[in-house]
Amino acid sequence: MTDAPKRPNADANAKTGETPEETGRISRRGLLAGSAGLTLGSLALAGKVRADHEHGTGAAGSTSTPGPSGSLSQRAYSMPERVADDVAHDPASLPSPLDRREPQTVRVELETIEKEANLDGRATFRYWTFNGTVPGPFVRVRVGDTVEVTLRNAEDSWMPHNVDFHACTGPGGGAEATTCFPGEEKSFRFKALKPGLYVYHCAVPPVALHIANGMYGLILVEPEEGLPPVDREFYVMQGELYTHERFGSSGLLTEDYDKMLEERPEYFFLNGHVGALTEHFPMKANVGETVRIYFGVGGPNFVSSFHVIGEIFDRVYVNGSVTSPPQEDVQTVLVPAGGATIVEMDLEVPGRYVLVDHSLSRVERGLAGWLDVEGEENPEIFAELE
Ligand SMILES: [Cu+2]
Repeated sequence: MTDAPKRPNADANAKTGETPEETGRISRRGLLAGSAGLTLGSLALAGKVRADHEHGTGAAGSTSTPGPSGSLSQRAYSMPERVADDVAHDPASLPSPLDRREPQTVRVELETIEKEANLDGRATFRYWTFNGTVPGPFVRVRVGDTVEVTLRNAEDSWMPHNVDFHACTGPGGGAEATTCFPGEEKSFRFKALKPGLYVYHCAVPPVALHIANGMYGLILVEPEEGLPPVDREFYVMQGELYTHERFGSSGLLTEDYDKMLEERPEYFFLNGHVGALTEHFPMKANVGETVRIYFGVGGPNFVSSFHVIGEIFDRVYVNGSVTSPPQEDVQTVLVPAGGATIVEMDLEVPGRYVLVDHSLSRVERGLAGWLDVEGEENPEIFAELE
């Protein structure tokens, strides 16, 4: 793993999570029209979707029945103006593979931050986050490491928070040890006994609400020899959100506890909000490269039938287990709520590949991501015929 290629955007670390550029870049960008409409359509259709949208007249939230020229999803992605802070996590922002062969003590600093941020192009939501992003920072340790976790709950929080690491063996995964009221700070440590990709999340009751509002992330416990080198790694998590207002509404939306109990979310998305992995942070790679996606489901309730349109997973570390041999040649992988998987794709053909949950109604509620692959056409593998 010492010769693992350096990834251009692999600049975050587990302690701070984000880069200054991330916030600056995203703040200058608004969601454009027709994200979900574009994702599944052909490129030729894209212009039409946008044009239809821009001439659309329907008010968001007024109906849940998409019309022929102005579907709810198009309307929901319509407003280009940025109206608040942003929680989207850049999928290319994660720590590089570890190059050490000895265990050590790793400090992980988490701050729980509640903030109003973009939910899509026209609505905002008061998210609860780890370190200001959804998902929280990607934590990367090695098997045998001692992980010292410090959790601080920001002064201006309204709620208590904590963290439960699924990679931890011990009561609550650390939840009781880290429960902090606003302004408090607590620490615990655990030994990373088992390699694999694990979810962490807030576990303050009602746990489902804390997770839905954004409090989840992934921790990778690398095996002793690390994972095989790849050209690029990405960090993607799926979540759903329960708002009182219907999908596509405008303004500051409010959480809906009853809908959460009934498991009737209004929104599904990747990395924090609608459009986060399409307009804001499309993943980029080149023909000839191998990419790896660390994919987790925060949920809290819905499993994901994770699929990349136009690609086949060459290798899948099922359930995030890196001590079992990966499955090969898989179309769709089922990822449980509170679970994770690692997929790898060798890229042979240029174009736009769309990450989805193949429960495809969720695309219409905001869930999609783009993997844009550049390079030489490869007509032996794929070609349009006259
Ligand atoms: Cu919480």
